[in-house]
Amino acid sequence: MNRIMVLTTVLLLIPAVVARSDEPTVAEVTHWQLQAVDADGVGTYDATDKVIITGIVLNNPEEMLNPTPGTGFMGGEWQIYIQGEGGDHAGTAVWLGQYYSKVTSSDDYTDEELLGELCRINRDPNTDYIFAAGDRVKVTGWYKFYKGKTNVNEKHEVDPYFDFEVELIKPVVGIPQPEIITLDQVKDIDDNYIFDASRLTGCEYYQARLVRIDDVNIIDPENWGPDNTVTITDANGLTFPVKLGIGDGFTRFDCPAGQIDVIAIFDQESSGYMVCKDGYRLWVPDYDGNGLVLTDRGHERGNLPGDINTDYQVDFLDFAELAENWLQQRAGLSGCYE
Ligand SMILES: [Ca+2]
Ligand SMILES: [Ca+2]
Ligand SMILES: [Ca+2]
Repeated sequence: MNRIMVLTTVLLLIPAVVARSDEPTVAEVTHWQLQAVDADGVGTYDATDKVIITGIVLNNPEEMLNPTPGTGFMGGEWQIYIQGEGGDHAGTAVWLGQYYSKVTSSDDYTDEELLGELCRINRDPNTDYIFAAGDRVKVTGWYKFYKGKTNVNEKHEVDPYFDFEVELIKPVVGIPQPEIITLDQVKDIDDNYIFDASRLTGCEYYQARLVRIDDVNIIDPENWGPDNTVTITDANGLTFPVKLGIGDGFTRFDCPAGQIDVIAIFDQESSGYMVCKDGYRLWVPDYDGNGLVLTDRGHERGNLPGDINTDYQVDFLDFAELAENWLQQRAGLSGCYE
């Protein structure tokens, strides 16, 4: 081999070596492992660059955050919660946004690029099945700690190197039975959040999981509306914030009055970045107007095609609603792969 050939060979080898050392480390972890926190409530998991998690999807993303390109501070956004199964008593949020430059030096997704990403992550790459709440999935991706939770996301980078993947393990296994809790399990007698870094009690134990709180009242119905927050209180006067999603039930139906039950995803978004022991809330993606339980049962009565407002009759009100929303499309679900 002459000197030029040797040099050429060496130069050709360099990119291969760089690519190999650049390969992110990845491991399958439980939600419990991924959500570990220190005494300040700050995430401590850092064993690998990427993680693989499995569990049940708790929400339809467009009922929680608006995926429409160009909306909101972060542009179009997408988020699902995945609850661990069996002994894996934890859960993880998976998030994607459009305007990463708002929080990092990364570029933003164009509207077109965002739609491509939403179409990709809404579907199982192997079957093209569109994910919904109640599916068992596997997520492979990078992660980043934010205000109390370690989220799987793209680390706020548009480079496809930071993509996460959602894959179907089993469709329609069903939404998990919510764990029934009382407010005194998550609030102390002075109505402060109970924070336990061991995560065996208090708010951390229920984070990113489906819970049910029975026999509470909404004390501020004037705050009812999509993306708003209302407050519930129990017979002992303990309170808890309930973040309402953007499901259309919060516009269609009145705030339920009197004593109700609430089924919600137990969430945290702490007030600080480095001490994350507050900011817990219950997140209800949608409401079906049943009057007794703040949830969307997902089993609509009536079976009348065209009854858009689900009042069991097809009339001008349905037509008016149809006209008002004529030609709307849901980003990431409509118009993919055309
Ligand atoms: Ca936390
Ligand atoms: Ca991406
Ligand atoms: Ca109707």
